[in-house]
Amino acid sequence: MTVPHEWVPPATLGAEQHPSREQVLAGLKGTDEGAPDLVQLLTPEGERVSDSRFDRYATDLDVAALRGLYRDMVLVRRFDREANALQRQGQLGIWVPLLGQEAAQIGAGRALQPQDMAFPSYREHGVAWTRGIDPTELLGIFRGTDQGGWDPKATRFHLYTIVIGNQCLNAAGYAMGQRFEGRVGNAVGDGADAGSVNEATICFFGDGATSQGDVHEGFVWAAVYDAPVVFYCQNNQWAISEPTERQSRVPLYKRAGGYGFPGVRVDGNDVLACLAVTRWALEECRSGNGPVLIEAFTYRMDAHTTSDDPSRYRLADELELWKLKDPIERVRVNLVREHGVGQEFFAEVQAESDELAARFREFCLQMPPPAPDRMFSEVYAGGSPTVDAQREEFLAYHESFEPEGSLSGASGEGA
Ligand SMILES: Cc1ncc(C[n+]2csc(CCOP(=O)(O)OP(=O)(O)O)c2C)c(N)n1
Ligand SMILES: [Mg+2]
Repeated sequence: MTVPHEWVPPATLGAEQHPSREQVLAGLKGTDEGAPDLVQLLTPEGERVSDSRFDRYATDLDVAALRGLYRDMVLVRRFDREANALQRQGQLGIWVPLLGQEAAQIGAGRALQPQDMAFPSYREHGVAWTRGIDPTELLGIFRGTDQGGWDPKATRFHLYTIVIGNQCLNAAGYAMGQRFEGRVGNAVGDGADAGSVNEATICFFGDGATSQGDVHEGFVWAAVYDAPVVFYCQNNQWAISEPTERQSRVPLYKRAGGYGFPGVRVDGNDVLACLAVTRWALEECRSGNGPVLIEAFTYRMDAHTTSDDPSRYRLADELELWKLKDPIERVRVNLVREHGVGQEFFAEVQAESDELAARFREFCLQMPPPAPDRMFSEVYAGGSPTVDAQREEFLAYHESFEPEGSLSGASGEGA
């Protein structure tokens, strides 16, 4: 058999183009303290360090602001743990823990202005908190009583998106709209402060989502339309049981270069750095320089959801290592060592978190089950003959049962 064209092997590529497995892994996880590509303002030991590029986005973060960020993180962790426990007790169908990602979410959320729009995935309970959504409003989806209990327009926080990466398309489209309608980069001339008037969008997604076509398409559209959207990837290093090295050969923040917009990697367990970098990114978007990609490098400290068992696919020593980088602990240490904050403050926050947990729990336990036909009522805004017929059939089926208790005289006896 003849070979039509002689195959010529490509010229040997340099190590940059053909990295070894070790080099790929080092790049994906090159986040040890002091790594050149990791933005950090607070070390795991609680020491405030300087970053020549991003310090100016944190100059107003005094001790009062730091206390606020600490309080935010403690409270969201507390209701996250309470929800996890409620699922274990059968009160929620499922819960998606945020444990370990408090700094990544509170930092980004507190960088937003009221007029900005946020598109979450399903783990963004901390961002919801910063948009003024009461934690009890998150419970409906996880108890199966509604599809999201908050008003996305009023809160500027879209409903949770379970379809991985889909919100990147929604966010790119929304940000394109902001641009078409002139709500970006045009309000400075008349004396208005661009930061308080111009709009930006932020989109939250995970490391695993970056393998989805929707994310790629969102990046392409946002890039070519200079859409004011911050793509905020919380790289918690796992997509259920798939580690990042099974998803990428390059660090995720570097992917932005291929689309023609900047990408920055920030220590996702450092709330100050996440806040400063997100402020910068939003400012870029507001002034017409979007989009921007942020990779917040963090770690999923708990299971993917309450239906998952991470001991099946990852080693406990990884978890132990990340406990030392805890996002809340480093702020506590900084408050004590560098600002002399006393025990009283921490006791107050603890008491407040206990109250929140109790209120959250009480609310969950008294949530009434929805009417059986609830699942049909919000499919179409204006109804649909097919869905209406299905609803009637379903209700008739329900009504065919005897009322509870009347079927068996033995009910409650013996067994
Ligand atoms: C389009 C689609 N494919 C698959 C799934 C199933 N799924 C749910 S979560 C998940 C992993 C997502 O990982 P990542 O993007 O890293 O986010 P994380 O859960 O770690 O926050 C997958 C594959 C889904 N929900 N949607
Ligand atoms: Mg992940």
